[in-house]
Amino acid sequence: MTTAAEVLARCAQLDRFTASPAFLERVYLSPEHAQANAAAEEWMRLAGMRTWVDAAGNQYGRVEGREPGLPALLLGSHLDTVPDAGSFDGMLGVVMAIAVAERLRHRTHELPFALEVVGFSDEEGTRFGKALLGSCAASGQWDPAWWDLTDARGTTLREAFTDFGLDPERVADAARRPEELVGYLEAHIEQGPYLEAAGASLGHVTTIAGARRFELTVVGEARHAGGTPYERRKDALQAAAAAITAIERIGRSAGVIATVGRVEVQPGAVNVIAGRADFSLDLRAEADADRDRAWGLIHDEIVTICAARGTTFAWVQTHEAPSMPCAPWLTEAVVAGIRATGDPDPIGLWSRAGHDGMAIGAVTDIGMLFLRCHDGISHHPAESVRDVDVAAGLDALETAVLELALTTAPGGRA
Ligand code: HGY
Ligand code: MN
Ligand code: MN
Repeated sequence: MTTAAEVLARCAQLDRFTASPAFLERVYLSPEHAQANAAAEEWMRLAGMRTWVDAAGNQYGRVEGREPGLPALLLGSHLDTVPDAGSFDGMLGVVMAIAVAERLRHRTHELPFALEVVGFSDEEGTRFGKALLGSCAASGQWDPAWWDLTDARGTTLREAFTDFGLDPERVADAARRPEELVGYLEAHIEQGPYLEAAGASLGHVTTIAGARRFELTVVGEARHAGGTPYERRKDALQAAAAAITAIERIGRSAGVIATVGRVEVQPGAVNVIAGRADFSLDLRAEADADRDRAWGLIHDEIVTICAARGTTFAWVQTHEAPSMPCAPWLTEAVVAGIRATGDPDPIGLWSRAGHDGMAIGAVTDIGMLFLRCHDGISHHPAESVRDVDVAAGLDALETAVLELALTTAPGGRA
């Protein structure tokens, strides 16, 4: 039976597949992505699964249920990472899903559904700016406009596809039809402090927060830092700084989560007033209406700041994903799984982090199991999860699958 220790060891093995030995980074359609797919495929095959990589680079494994060709209960998460990542955001969910398939390999012939595991290929969206590319392909939501997205080196998504050995003209082949799937279950670290604060090992997710991402640009006039009086300045960095402070103030008061993670200033010289500032905005909330209202307030405040400073303001939305509720029938199975680990009153919480369920939820119902992570740290190498929580998570996920087997008619929902 695959143990928590083996799961954690496999996550550590995946750390080897990185763009830099100095820190973990594995982006979409990179050589490291192919290596991580190959490692996951090997573990899927050891679990008795048939394996394939789909037309968008997602890694799949499948084992049949009580008869061949049944719709599948899909377990999984993502194998890509942010720069300087931790070892568990995404990878833990994929490795746990394979471990549960391994645990059930002598019982899958009893299941009223096939069991599939997926390692989605681009949940973070850090290479091309648009997140959920792998799960958008899997849910038939690929937008041809994305082909011209470029990475930091100017490589287009289309070029990266062909370099990876994929055919851009076949990306639609990755789309799963609703009738092929029973539902999607993902185990993931919470990436927040709430389970740890409650002393809980596991929790179930009620809703995944909707997200919008923007590139904001303020343009002023680059001028001599010494000779230009304050009253004649159009300082792009000062305007951006006022905007960034306003973004957090508005986010806090509106009860939404607003983050500026990147700022780039031109020309970026110590003795030159900034002529241009480009900065990111990540905006998310439990309810899309709250998020969108906050964007309106932020936009108007930046317009006012720029008018007062004589700078111009431009913005582009680079990503939008609506909030995605977890289906009650899948959540009931997750709750039953958590209860089976000895927690009589499982905690439900909304996910502040985004997940592939936001995309795959377009073609099948979703459910999520959260595991406590230390101090809520994530998107950072100090990200950590305890083996006792992984052990509980494995038991809960396995129980949830068996619960669903009891309540699901062959070929679909009960
Ligand atoms: O940004 C997120 O919330 C996710 O980790 N991609
Ligand atoms: Mn992440
Ligand atoms: Mn993640």
